[in-house]
Amino acid sequence: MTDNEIADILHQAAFTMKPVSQMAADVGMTLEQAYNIQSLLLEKRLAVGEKLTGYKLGFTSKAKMKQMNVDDLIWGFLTDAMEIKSGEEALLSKYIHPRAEPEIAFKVKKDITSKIEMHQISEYIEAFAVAVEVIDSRYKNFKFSLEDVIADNCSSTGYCIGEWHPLVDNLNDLKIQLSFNDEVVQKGFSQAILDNPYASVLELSRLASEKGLRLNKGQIILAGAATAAEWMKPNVNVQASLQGFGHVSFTSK
Ligand code: OOG
Ligand code: MG
Repeated sequence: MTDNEIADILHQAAFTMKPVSQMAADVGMTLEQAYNIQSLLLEKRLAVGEKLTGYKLGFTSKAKMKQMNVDDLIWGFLTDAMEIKSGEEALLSKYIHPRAEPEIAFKVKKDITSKIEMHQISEYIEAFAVAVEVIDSRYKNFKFSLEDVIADNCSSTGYCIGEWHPLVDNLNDLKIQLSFNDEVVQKGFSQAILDNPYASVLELSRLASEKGLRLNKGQIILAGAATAAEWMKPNVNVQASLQGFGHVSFTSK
């Protein structure tokens, strides 16, 4: 199978909501090939009119690595079609077997064209917000290898972002929670994300610059979940909260 054939299978799976078998082991997929397949998926989404809105990191917390049995940082792209507006409804019938996870989002203030350092965060990032990410693997039983999940754009499916807050010096030691109908289903601390959520921006700048990609002003970065993900159910108010910085929610239907 060629990279484009694999990308077609994954693209179709997302739109028909029919999960497919893992492919990486069969084709001996390398990490480089997996990211190539991911960029072909982006091309296919742009070709149907979607717009690139930013990037996400995955497996930035031990809770996520452990849950998915994968142990390396990954990144994928986000498009406008994935946005769930705060307070609105998300139709579960659009997904295969969705899970929700609490995250922190950043907004890019100035184009990032090379790897940046911690002291440059306030120059390049203008705001942060609490967010819910909806992930939906295109693979059967939500099971994959590192190469498979990268090729599948890191299970990216939906994101809902709360109110933006101007940067603060320290984003550590903040309780972050996911609730379903006011019942806390996942909880953790912000520093579960790479010991410091801002480190996710540095990592993404490194990975993107290695690929010759730039992060543009106005784009969003999802730092990765601080906790394990939770299976979604219909008719639930799905809410993520970040201590001192409010919450964001939508309703699953
Ligand atoms: C892969 C995506 C991981 C995160 O925040 O760690 C991710 C998956 O778990 O399906 O989004
Ligand atoms: Mg995530």
